[in-house]
Amino acid sequence: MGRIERGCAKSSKRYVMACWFVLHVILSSISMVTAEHSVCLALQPSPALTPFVDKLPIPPTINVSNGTRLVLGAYKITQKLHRDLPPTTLYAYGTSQASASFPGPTLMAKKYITTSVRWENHIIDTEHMFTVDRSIHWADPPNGGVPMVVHLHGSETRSDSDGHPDAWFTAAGDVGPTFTSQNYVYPNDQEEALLWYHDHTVGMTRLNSAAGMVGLYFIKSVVEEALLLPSGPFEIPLVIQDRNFWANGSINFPDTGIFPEHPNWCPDYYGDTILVNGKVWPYLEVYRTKYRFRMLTAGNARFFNFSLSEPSLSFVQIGTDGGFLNKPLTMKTLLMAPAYRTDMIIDFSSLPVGTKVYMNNSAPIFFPGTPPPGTSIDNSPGQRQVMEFRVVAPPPGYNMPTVYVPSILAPTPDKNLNPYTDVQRNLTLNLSPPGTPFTLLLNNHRFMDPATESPKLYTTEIWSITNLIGTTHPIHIHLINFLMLDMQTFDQGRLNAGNCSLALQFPDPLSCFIEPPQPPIDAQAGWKDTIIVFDQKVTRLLLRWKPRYGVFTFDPTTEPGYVWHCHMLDHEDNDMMRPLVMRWI
Ligand SMILES: *[C@@H]1O[C@H](CO)[C@@H](O)[C@H](O)[C@H]1NC(C)=O
Ligand SMILES: *[C@@H]1O[C@H](CO)[C@@H](O)[C@H](O)[C@H]1NC(C)=O
Ligand SMILES: *[C@@H]1O[C@H](CO)[C@@H](O)[C@H](O)[C@H]1NC(C)=O
Ligand SMILES: *[C@@H]1O[C@H](CO)[C@@H](O)[C@H](O)[C@H]1NC(C)=O
Ligand SMILES: *[C@@H]1O[C@H](CO)[C@@H](O)[C@H](O)[C@H]1NC(C)=O
Ligand SMILES: *[C@@H]1O[C@H](CO)[C@@H](O)[C@H](O)[C@H]1NC(C)=O
Ligand SMILES: *[C@@H]1O[C@H](CO)[C@@H](O)[C@H](O)[C@H]1NC(C)=O
Ligand SMILES: [Cu+2]
Repeated sequence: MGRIERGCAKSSKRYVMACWFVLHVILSSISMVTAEHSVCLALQPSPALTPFVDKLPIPPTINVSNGTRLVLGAYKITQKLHRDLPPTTLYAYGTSQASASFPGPTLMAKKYITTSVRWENHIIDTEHMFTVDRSIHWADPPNGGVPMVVHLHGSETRSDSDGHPDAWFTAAGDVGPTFTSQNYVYPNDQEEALLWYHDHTVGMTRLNSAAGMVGLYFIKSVVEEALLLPSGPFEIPLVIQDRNFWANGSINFPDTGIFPEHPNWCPDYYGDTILVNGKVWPYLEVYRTKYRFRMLTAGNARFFNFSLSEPSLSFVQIGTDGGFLNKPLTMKTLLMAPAYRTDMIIDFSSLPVGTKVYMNNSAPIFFPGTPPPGTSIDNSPGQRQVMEFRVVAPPPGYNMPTVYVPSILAPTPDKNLNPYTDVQRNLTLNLSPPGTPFTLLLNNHRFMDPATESPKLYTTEIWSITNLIGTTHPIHIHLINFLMLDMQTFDQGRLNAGNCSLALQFPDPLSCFIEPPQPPIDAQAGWKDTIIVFDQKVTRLLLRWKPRYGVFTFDPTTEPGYVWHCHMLDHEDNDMMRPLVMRWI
């Protein structure tokens, strides 16, 4: 009881009920969980797997900077994800059935050189490998099959190349209502950064992503080259995800939900193993020098709080979702939410050959709260370990690069407000009203409700996002990068009782705020496209509806428009997503 209160009671009554329901299902299903059914939040543990026995794979790369059109498809493949695990069936991207991989090929693009990709769907399964929930709003192709549509996360592109959730298509030729073309264009007229591509199909993103539909996309530039950061074998991508497995190697994804009205939808998918670049708990051999890690956390719902087991080492963060920070940030722990990217240096030069360093994770599931008791992976140690670094000697005569991390990397982001064009939007994260099917909502609206966020191009807006749900959510906005201004804790009990107002500022006794606005924590600094909106806080964002420099080289006001949404994929799939329609005037 005490633990349920900590995990759920802060939130609305309805969420508490949901938590009780979780508990009820877990308790009543303990004897029922068999190989046949996989119950949400009560998954059978994965088979025992020895950590750190597989070498960290590096996904294949494709150089797209010569501007030729690339054809990339989604295929059904099998791949070994751990030495002791039979091959896993996946849906994965590649240029052919034989070369498709999980993660998909890393695309290397160059700033100002357009990338053209034709996306194809070669998944001919009549049913998805995971159980589709037909009670939520989903693609529902008339001829069955596995719909897909690809979003290049972080890309500034025309909306008909943005992977609109309703622009899906199947191998059989069915298409969604906003589909226009499989040929996508990415202008790359934006700052150098790590982007990533993944599925965005309405009501199925959580399933397609968990099945393997994810890949990296770098925009490189001459500015970046001039910084002389670690490169080549010293610049390493890390795609970090969690999964549960059956003994036969298949991914264990719940088919049984916890809300009667959504029989197959699970509000949060968490796995008890951590994969990096498609291997469970891999190791990486490193020399005694600096490495640049390009990290992406791409689980469905899991937050990570990384640390290094060697106390003398630090993470030196040099970039975020939107590219370089102004200055490097040195930290001992690194918080990353779903879809976060961190550009990060670790310097191994002080460690003797033979040292083993572990990268661990301390974030609990249901971050930052406590999961309902009995949640199967609540205490599983596997989710606390990520990978191992082994310090090894280079071959004789190896010419080790000497690298200095510049103390200034990029201009300081301009947080000045323009008094003439500022538009203030008050938005909430909330649950559907009692008596209606359980959904998570943005500003009390569902995905299919008409657009309410319809910003004018080249203006500045401030979004104050008030989180009333009782849990923390990463919010992603398409088309632009934004900056976080501050966040401020309020007293939800008093607010719900109508005893205070969010319109009054701290320290007014009738204000619901219990502190002055707080500056962003390190994890929220710099240019972002996804931001953690903590429970019981108002998070304020500064959005300029324009590229960081200059003007858009395409028209962002054309159909079908963009979206903004929660990046916990299970939430996004159940209506925690809204249209974002740009306008000229
Ligand atoms: C693997 O095992 C699970 C659980 O028993 C089962 O549902 C699934 O169909 C199996 N997959 C394959 C490919 O045999
Ligand atoms: C462009 O790059 C692709 C992928 O590396 C390659 O297949 C193609 O031949 C190249 N085209 C030209 C004109 O260099
Ligand atoms: C990628 O292709 C471009 C154009 O063909 C070439 O200039 C560049 O060197 C290539 N980059 C790599 C890393 O191979
Ligand atoms: C991350 O972990 C560190 C050390 O365990 C802890 O001090 C810090 O509060 C955690 N960060 C968050 C955001 O939970
Ligand atoms: C980090 O992970 C390693 C390997 O699993 C483990 O031995 C170590 O105890 C962990 N450290 C912490 C602080 O959790
Ligand atoms: C709200 O105010 C009423 C009347 O003063 C008081 O009885 C109640 O305890 C307050 N509730 C909260 C949650 O502050
Ligand atoms: C947004 O909320 C604040 C605080 O409640 C209020 O002062 C402001 O007028 C609101 N703005 C809009 C546009 O609703
Ligand atoms: Cu969410």
